[in-house]
Amino acid sequence: MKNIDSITHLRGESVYLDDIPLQHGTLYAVAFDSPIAHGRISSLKLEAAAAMPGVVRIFTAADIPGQNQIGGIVADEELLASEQVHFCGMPVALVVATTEEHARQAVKKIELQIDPLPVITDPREAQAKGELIVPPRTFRIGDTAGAWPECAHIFEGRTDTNGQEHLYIETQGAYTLPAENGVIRIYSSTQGPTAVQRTAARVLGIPMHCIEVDVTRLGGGFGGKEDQATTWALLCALATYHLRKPVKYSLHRMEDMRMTGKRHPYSADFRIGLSDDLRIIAYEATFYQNAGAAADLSPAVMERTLFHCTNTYFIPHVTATAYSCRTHLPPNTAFRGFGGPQGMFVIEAAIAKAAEELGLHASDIQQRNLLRTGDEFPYGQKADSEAHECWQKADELFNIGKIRQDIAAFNAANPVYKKGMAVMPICFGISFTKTLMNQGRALVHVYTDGSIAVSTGAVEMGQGVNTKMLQVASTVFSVNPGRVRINSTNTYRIANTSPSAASATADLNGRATEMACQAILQRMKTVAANAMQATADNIAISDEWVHVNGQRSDWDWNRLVAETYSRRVSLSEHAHYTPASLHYDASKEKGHPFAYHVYGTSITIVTIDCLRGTYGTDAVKVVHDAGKSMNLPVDIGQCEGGIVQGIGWMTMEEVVYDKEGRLRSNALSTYKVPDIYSVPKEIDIHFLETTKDNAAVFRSKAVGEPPLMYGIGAYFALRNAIKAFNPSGHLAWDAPMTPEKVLLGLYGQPVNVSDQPDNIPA
Ligand code: LUZ
Ligand code: MOS
Repeated sequence: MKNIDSITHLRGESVYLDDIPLQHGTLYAVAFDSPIAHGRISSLKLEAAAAMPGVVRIFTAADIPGQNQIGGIVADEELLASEQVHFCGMPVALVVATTEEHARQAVKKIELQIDPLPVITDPREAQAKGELIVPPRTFRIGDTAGAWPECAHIFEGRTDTNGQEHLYIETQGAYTLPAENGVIRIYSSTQGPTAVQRTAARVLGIPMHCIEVDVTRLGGGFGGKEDQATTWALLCALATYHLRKPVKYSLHRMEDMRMTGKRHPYSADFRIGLSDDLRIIAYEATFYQNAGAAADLSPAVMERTLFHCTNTYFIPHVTATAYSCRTHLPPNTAFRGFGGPQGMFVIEAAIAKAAEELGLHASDIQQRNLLRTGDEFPYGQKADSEAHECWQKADELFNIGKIRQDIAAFNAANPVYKKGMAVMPICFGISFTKTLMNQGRALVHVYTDGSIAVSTGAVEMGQGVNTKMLQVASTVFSVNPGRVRINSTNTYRIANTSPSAASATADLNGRATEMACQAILQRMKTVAANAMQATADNIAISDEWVHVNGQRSDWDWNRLVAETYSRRVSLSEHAHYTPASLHYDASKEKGHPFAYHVYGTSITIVTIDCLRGTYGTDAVKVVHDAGKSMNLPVDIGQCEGGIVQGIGWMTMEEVVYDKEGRLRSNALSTYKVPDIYSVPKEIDIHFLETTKDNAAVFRSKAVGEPPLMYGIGAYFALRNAIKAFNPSGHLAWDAPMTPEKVLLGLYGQPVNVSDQPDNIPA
């Protein structure tokens, strides 16, 4: 089935925040944000701005009726800076005017004086100074100290991975409307409607039932709107609260890039020990997470880094410690993979380093250590699948040895172009790591004309979740999909939602939808059974017809609905779903945090131009364990998008802050993302249709985040291509691997390429 949004997307009819028809009298808000990363506010002068044409009012921290606090996990973040600023881009005041242009002009007239305080941008410096968001955590299995003497080979190193701008096509924004009795309706481009509702209640000092949050769809989220859509929604809500007028704020791209957090950069140290026969015996890693100026979701992201620090390998002795380090950057936040990719990069670097030092292929070590059923992760859960399955299937379909031979032959024949390849096996845990967040809810109505409306906690952000919810309802009722409509995500219909995140949205809300539909169906079957002198067990609905003991009756779907209604039997149901057997004990760092794991193996092949340092991805070939896919085109789309986004993170996207904490890569002219010319020439995805451990809806598996981690293979493939040109070149374990770094690797370092023409092959 096609994505149900594809037609309205194509026609430009899909409704995003900016497409909502405006009410008469709508005002426009624009934030004034700090130009300084850290300091004490000595004066804030608003008079000149307030005198500008069209200005209705300017709000500051003093206007907040409830708590000036938006921190979710830790209460450490003000909505509007009161005494100090903690990052460049921190909102200090909000101008509300009759037009957006008037508001933007007035913002320029605000005069802010700040006494600067020291700025930290480096997580290791923050850690050394004791600037931690939460206490460090350590995951342990076995005894690394005791294991080192057993190791035949030990290698150490340092890695760095940079941040990543979410670059959702729709920037952040909100539109708030006053309703009667103090109610405020918030349209927000958010993955977390309840987070917006809860935080609005706290900031405005009113009950949650006074706040209705409604989301039709987002133009992309990628984690950037899991926690950070809240700010704009609350700024608008604050103005609506005071003025009782509709207020809209839709951020410009540069504002969005400057004021919002990104994927967390990490620095890490590793130590890996192997036996003679290449078993990884011991692994130690220390992670320094650059959290930015406030906690946001950083403690949870840090936790997922630890959960994924051994990727898809069984390692008997592991000690992994993570520090969440407070710096003066915008608070970094959720981003597809949520710290997992950062943890996986480090173990892959450790394996690649061992392979380089031992003169082997990394895949020799990778394959030797893949998880087997029953193997224990450092957090106590046991693997219930074979990581070998995807690897072997990939080898069977794509022939890793043959690819390697072809590359060697190409490299021998080509002095200027070099190819490299890397295998990237992945294992990603599915569930929110915070156990209580694993809840989904659905509200299903069957109307008397036989049409069906479904509301769930799931937010459609382009990932196709609404299509999957529609499939669930039409499959359970066995009716034409055209009968089903998926309604907006709304906190008045579905309460206390978890954000659409953690790849778990379709799982949780899909199961809830299935349960709600089943409950209604059961009541309808009872009605039919009573009317037809049968038992409900013998009634089935198939293709819109009621069947009794396998025989088609003369009741079609519409008749069944009408008969049910006329007997005053409910045609509505609200269902709640939570996966069984999840638990985690953070005091021991052991438990069963994930409903299941998603596995996969990718092979990435790249070609570099050794004159220019430029490169392209020839192919990414994947065997991906998606369970029984609910929707192949949607799931392939998720894989392709994830792969390209992962390659972007690993190769070209370079978030640059200067020492003063100012974002230099603050526009799309200076921040490069993959475009159509830089996507792999070939992406070949094969789904491994497993059915064993699929706890999700209709035996499918979550698909949102795991494919991003195939992109990590691009980094290692590029390294291998560089090594083919310059085997002794020194390269830091430092992503992204930009063309500049490729050149440094090709010609030694540091190097001024124009000084070294002799090194360039003819
Ligand atoms: N968000 C969250 C997530 O709050 N908890 C998680 O475990 C998670 N994992 C991935 C993406 N977002
Ligand atoms: Mo997320 S990183 O919002 O699943």
